[in-house]
Amino acid sequence: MTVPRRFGRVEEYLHERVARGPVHGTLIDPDKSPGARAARIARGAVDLGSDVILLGGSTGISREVMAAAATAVKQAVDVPVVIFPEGATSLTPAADAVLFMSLLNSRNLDLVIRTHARAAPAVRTMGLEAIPLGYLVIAPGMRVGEVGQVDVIPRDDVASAAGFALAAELLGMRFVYLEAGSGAPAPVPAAMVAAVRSVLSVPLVVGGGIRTGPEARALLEAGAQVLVTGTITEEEGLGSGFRAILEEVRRGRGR
Ligand code: 1GP
Repeated sequence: MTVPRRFGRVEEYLHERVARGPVHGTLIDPDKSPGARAARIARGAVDLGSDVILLGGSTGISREVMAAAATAVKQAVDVPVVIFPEGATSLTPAADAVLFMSLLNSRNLDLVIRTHARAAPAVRTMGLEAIPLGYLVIAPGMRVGEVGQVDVIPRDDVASAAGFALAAELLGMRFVYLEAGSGAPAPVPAAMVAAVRSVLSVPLVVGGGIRTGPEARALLEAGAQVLVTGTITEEEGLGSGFRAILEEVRRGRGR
């Protein structure tokens, strides 16, 4: 009898990396950075120690644009290329995996489960690895808070965040993502990260508003295991802010 693999290839890779220390994901919006530009950002980010390239944005990205970016990025780097979806229309087998994420504090059931039910057959047909993830939007939430019709969790309501996160884990989700919103003026508070971390055994992903080395360090010290940044490379490229964040990630790995 063949024992099935516990996780898909990309998820296995992420768990292995998390076990070794902090992980960094570079989020690239293929609408702002199509094809070759996405590939250039990805190559530079991976050279600095980023572990995974996420492709997505909060406004409709067509399957063609997503496929072109995924293909270009895959040619440029040898880390996984994962779709960070905002709907089913941007799914493409050109990527390695998709964050199969439920927006747990949305008022819109489409974003909690209905869109997933509609997209699941296509995900299976495409052979796209689905990584189950509970996604929680924390104030201010920015655009994803609005378009996601989210009851944002207040920044001081750590008990609520911990409750949602633990519920996600108990429901079988294998990652939890605390999101302050892309371009947020400040990241998720470290105290909230620490409170969520203390109840979780699955990896904790934190993103939104991370722009400096000290911010990255505070989140990692609080227990974040995966940091995701997007805006900083869209706005400043691979400049000093991004380098400082990656330096903190590498420091956490002990190299
Ligand atoms: C957004 O968490 C990510 O979903 C990244 O946020 O663009 O603020 O880095 P930023």
